[in-house]
Amino acid sequence: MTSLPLPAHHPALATADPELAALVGAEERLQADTLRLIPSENYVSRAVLEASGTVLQNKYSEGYAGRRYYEGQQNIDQVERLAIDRAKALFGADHANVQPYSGSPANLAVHLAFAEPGDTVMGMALPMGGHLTHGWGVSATGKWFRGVQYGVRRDTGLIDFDEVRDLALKERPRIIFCGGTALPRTIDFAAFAGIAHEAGAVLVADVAHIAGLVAGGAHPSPVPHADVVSTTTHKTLRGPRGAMLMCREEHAKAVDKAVFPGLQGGPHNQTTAAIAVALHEAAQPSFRDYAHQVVANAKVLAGELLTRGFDLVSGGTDNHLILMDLTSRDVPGKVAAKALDRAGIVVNYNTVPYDPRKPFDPSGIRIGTPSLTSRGLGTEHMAAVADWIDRGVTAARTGDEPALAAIRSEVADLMAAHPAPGIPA
Ligand code: DSN
Repeated sequence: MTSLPLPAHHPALATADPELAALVGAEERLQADTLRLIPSENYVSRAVLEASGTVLQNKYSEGYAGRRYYEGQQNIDQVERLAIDRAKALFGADHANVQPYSGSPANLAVHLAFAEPGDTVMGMALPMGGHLTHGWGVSATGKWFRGVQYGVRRDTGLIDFDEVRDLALKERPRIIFCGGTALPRTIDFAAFAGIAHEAGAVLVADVAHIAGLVAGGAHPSPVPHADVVSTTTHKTLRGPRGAMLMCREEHAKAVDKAVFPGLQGGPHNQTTAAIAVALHEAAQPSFRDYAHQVVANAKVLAGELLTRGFDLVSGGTDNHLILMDLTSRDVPGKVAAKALDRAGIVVNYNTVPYDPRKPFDPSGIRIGTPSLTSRGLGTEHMAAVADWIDRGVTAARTGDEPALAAIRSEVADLMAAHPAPGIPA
């Protein structure tokens, strides 16, 4: 293990625990050398990394600024207020809670705030592109609440709002979730809001995937339409692993009470600080450029993949994400994902709507452009990316390991020319 290079920029760690330091160093090299296409991942800046590794880690601060259960909050209160103010300003929200540990606790807090155990909640089915925590059966939200689920149309891959409306009016859920993890198209928040209003439900827009696009003006904002906006902070938003809940003023108390003391204990102050830094970065003009470039890259990449005969769910993308159905290429998603990994291209295997295969061995792969955009790749590089995916998927089917090794070397060359933010060379 210690034969791996130690990261020189973590000298204390390298001295105290060389075994662990070597693993961190190896992960840095892996993230630097590979083409990372998982749409929920990104590269945070060095500033975000530094903020998340500070002595704020040492402090307990149950409660909220000015109302804590521990003393010594002179600085922590200001850190949390800064993060809240920046979130409100960036998204135009009345209220923000920056304490949820991540997306799943944030969504569980939403259930706690607006529903009682056994109540009906409605969300998009997980295999259709939704999220576990929108009432899917294996999650606590589906075990403790009665989850009812909508999907997408088989012929278009798009949400059928007649179906959503019929289901909402029949089931009268307390909460309707929109958003998910494998949705390549723009979310029509106004349409969801109309249905939620008619059904008497609270509308929660889970924008975890697209928060950075919303902040950068590359996707419409849910804020004017949704009662609550739930988001992680580490995907397109390019912050630390964490989450936020934003809401209208009338729901502020319920949301805060659900996060603490309802669900969580002390907030992770080092994460709150890093969220504040990421929100500051997201308010800069360059972030708008990044957000629009993420979408431009994804659209061009989708076009290049279509040209090469790939089937894309919904026929393309409006955002950062592309869902590829590999059925016609005669390669299971998992086999393709593992082969691409050997070729230095990191994707995840994923179900496609109406997938006849199992979630652990599905028909598709899910890719996205946030990470490569953060490294400065542009539309001019997307033909090469599509070509590597095409060759990689073919090699996966034929078991052509030399072809995968050749792709890996080409990928490494391009990555070397585009250093990864936050990772010293
Ligand atoms: N795990 C996240 C994703 O990859 O989309 C969702 O929580």
